[in-house]
Amino acid sequence: METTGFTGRRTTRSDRLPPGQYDTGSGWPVLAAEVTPKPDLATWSMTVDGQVENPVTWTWDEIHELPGSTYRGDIHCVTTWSKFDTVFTGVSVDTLLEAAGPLPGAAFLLAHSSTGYSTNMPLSDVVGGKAWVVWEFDGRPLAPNHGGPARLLVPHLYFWKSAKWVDRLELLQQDQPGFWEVRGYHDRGDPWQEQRYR
Ligand SMILES: Nc1nc2c(c(=O)[nH]1)N[C@H]1C(S)=C(S)[C@@H](COP(=O)(O)O)O[C@H]1N2
Ligand SMILES: [Mo]
Repeated sequence: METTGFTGRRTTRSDRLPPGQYDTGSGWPVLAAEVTPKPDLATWSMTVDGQVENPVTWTWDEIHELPGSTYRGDIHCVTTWSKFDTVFTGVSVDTLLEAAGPLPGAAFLLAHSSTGYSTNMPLSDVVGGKAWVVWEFDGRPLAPNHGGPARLLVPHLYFWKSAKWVDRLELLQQDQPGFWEVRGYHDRGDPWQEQRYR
């Protein structure tokens, strides 16, 4: 299945720029609180657990056997850069959640990175074709400094929600703030509402 970000496409480039953002063009700034970890596909894994019927862990090979999904569209960082027309490929978070079976009480997601980074969001922000775990950018393996082997992609929220080096999606009954959220970033982070800081 292929999912595109074109459905809500605005007519001009400036209409696609959320308030307070600028177009970074072909550039792509690198931002991280941690040192880039060395990729190791042999030990890489992705887990969905917490409030689920059946916690699941995929190896690198196993996750590639799932139906793939592509996002085409824009991304927006809270530090005010936006990047238009990105193409990321991986798997829809819907596919991962389906395999684990969220329990009725599951209402929030805490995404964890292998480095200790984390970020939280309502489960409603990652279901219905709005979020991905991605390992390709523009048809090439995602670079380690941009989160490779794989990162979360939640493009309708500020980019700090898109955890690089993601290895675990933990479903929770109650909201639990992540790395930047405990340091004053907004709990939800909608760029169109300029939800930058709390
Ligand atoms: N593990 C991890 N993921 C992270 C971050 C981080 O510091 N660590 N920073 C976030 C922020 S604030 C942004 S803007 C984007 C930056 O992604 P990029 O370096 O690919 O542009 O990653 C997000 N994901
Ligand atoms: Mo950011």
